[in-house]
Amino acid sequence: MKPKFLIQTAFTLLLLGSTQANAAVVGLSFSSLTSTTAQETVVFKADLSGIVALTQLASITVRDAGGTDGSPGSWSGFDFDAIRLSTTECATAACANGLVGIDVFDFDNNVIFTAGSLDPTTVPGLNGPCLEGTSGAGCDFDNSSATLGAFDGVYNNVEPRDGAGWLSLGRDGTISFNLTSLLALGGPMFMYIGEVGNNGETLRGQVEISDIPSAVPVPAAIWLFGSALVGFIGMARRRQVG
Ligand SMILES: [Ca+2]
Ligand SMILES: [Ca+2]
Ligand SMILES: [Ca+2]
Repeated sequence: MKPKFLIQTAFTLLLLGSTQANAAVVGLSFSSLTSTTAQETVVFKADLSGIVALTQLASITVRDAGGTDGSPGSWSGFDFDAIRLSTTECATAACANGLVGIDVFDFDNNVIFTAGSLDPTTVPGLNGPCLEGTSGAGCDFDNSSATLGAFDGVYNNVEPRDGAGWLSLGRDGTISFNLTSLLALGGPMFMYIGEVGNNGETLRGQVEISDIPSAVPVPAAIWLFGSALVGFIGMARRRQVG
């Protein structure tokens, strides 16, 4: 094996190693807190305290569980009222609602929404084509309507139905939040997400969490691999010489 080929292979493997180090995905489970907010929002909690795969949280992705509960049309799927991160563990919806939360969200710029499907309905105001909390011809996510920073969703059945303070994800819809700064993990850390109406709609038990590449420290294994490779190249050179 020629040294040039070995060096190219080394760079490729180091790059692959870096990519894998950044691509950790952590599945989380949600539990519901007791009671609801005054506006009938149930709050789900995910515990991020025990995550050891990553030391810094960069983004969060959650998905509608795809069940059949709840209202059809524009209100299909999980009715996402608010998300909040805090080092405080709450047992009640009122507690989560009262938290200030860590300021790492930018709901106007750092949100990626992929709408799920709308269950068919002929109910006026709910028959689409857009989901609650979206606007424009493209049915784009609109935080002036959804207000994902506040547990303020008002569940009602009267017109007008727009601007009620939440985003309906649609069946199997997903939403991602890129945090405005890296959030250190390792100590107590809890995520709270509100669902308007408390009518059986849930999040799928998967949340993706990832480091951004520039923030990831080079793992010890890669340093060891690099040292071993240098030795390997040296051996190859000596063989060639010999
Ligand atoms: Ca719904
Ligand atoms: Ca809201
Ligand atoms: Ca609901």
